[in-house]
Amino acid sequence: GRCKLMVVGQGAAGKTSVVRSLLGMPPVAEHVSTVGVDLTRTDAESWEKSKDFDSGFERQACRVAALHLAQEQAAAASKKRQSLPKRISRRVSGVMGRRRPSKKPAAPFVAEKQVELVPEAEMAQRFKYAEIKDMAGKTQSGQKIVFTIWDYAGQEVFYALHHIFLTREGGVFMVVFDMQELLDEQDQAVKYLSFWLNSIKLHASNAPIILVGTHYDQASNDENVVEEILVKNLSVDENENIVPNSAENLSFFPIDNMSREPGHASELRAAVEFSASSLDAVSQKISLRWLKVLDDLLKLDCDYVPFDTVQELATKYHAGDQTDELLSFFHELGMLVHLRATDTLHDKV
Ligand SMILES: Nc1nc2c(ncn2[C@@H]2O[C@H](COP(=O)(O)OP(=O)(O)OP(=O)(O)O)[C@@H](O)[C@H]2O)c(=O)[nH]1
Ligand SMILES: [Mg+2]
Repeated sequence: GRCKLMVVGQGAAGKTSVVRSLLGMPPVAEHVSTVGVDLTRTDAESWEKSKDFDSGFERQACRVAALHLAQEQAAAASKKRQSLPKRISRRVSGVMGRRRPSKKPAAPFVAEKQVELVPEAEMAQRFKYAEIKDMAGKTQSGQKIVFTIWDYAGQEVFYALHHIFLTREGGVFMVVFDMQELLDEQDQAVKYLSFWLNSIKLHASNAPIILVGTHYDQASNDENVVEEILVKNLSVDENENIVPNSAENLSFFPIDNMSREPGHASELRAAVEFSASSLDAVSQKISLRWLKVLDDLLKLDCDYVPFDTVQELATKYHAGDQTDELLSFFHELGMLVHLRATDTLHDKV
């Protein structure tokens, strides 16, 4: 599963420091204002900053491919298989030929597409269907959720950045405030929090929200006063999207970002993981439907089927509005071929 973690809040509230705490990085005492947004990739298993900002799928794909490669080499298969590029190009020209029986040669187009298809085809060769299924189960089960952390600048720029909320990937919001600031400048701090909570409600009404109170080192005895302010002014206790801190019976997670204790962010990490996996359950349902469609398609045992057949199957599994999406997903995996350069191609799967 993949998840966006959006970190927002007032300037200098400690957003970047919270991200550092989550990632187990040492605290930074001086304030370096974030410009625009900082992106970091991590996962719920290691909570380490990924060095290579690649897509989670690519990493999985490479791993599975490497395993297969090793297996194949060990087996030292003597049977020479027909090369996939050839098979694919034949399949493409078959599709073209059937649809356009004229002598009009499809050769230049096929050649062009063939080049594009080779890496995917090679990948398909390495993948086994069961493994894809297994892989989907693993990544979607919450065992390993990959996060892209969006650490935003705290300044007014945000007012123009509402589109950040509109995310098709599941997103979890972290609304960060400075506990000490909330106590000292209550009106101002409440105004900021209210702005963020309302914006999230408006644009991502179902997204989980984790409230984080920084500077716990300076306000270590005041968590109940802070809680009272939040309840009284923002009705946080009635907001179903706010992830409760059940262990401490609070609506927010206090944190001391200056702490060098290794486990000081563990409760916050658990809250992020928990909210991400609840989102993940939703995406899992979707992908199971897609797998059903693929199952049925493969059972048909045809070289190709018209697009409408896939559409019917998708509708049967209540994914009729996702037909194009699921086709391009499985095409990318190399499970089937679906080109969409022309209407004719689009009609054949
Ligand atoms: N004592 C203490 N200082 C903190 C804590 N969290 C953050 N700070 C300090 O507060 C200042 C601002 O922290 P940042 O994490 O950079 O704040 P930010 O919200 O990312 O700021 P912008 O990117 O400018 O919006 C820095 O000097 C941090 O060292 C905390 O829990 N305790
Ligand atoms: Mg910052």
